Amino acid sequence: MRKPLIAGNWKLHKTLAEAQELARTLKDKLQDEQRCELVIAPPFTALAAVAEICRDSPLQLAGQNCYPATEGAFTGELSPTLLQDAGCHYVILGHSERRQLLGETDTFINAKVQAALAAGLKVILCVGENLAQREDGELFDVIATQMRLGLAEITSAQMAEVVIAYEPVWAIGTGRTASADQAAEVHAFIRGLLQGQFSSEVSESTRILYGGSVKPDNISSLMAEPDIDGALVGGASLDSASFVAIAHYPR
Ligand code: G2H
Repeated sequence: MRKPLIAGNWKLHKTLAEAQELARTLKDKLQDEQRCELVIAPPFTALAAVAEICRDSPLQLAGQNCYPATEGAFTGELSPTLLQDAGCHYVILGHSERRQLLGETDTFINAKVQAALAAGLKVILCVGENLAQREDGELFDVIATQMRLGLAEITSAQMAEVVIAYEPVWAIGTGRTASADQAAEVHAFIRGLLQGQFSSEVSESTRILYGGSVKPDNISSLMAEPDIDGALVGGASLDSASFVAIAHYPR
């Protein structure tokens, strides 16, 4: 059985005080949540303070990125070890905003995946096509390449610490959600890739999240799909009421 995972990606939002306030509210409202695993990814500046608030709560922390080295002359970067030191259990890697805005390649993302897993961090690896790729019929090739290169050199045993997030770029922050059918088609395709790249066991046990304008009013239809195991939530995770409503989605 795959335990659903609801993750909030706060992106470049929230001052330290705002992050602490949101974390306190989420802790209060989600203290008894057991059905879903809950993860929040505040900006780096708030990680340690939010970790302190989330201690002894179901809320786990994720970094929004990391650099594939333990330490060294890498100005402006953070290692998986420093994320752990700040209280993180997870790191989000390969987000389309970093692929697009910062030119991150699958090879670089793979180096980060390897470094994070080696350090003991769990990974949420994002994959997804843009609108032109979908319209040109390249959807499945794009996803297959991102999966193959992003998970190169990763073992079946390490896959126990990896979550995949399918995030169609055209649905991110646009208010335009993939329909449950559209998402389910790609999730089933990703599960097939996991079987080919690893094994049936890995395919069956790996959680595949959907991300892209997830809101309280669309989470239930997405979660009704058997291959959708949770959500990576951006905009709607910045408001405590909407993130709580998503975490408490009606079946
Ligand atoms: C996709 C998602 C969270 P949003 O980036 O990663 O953001 O829910 O705002 O589309």
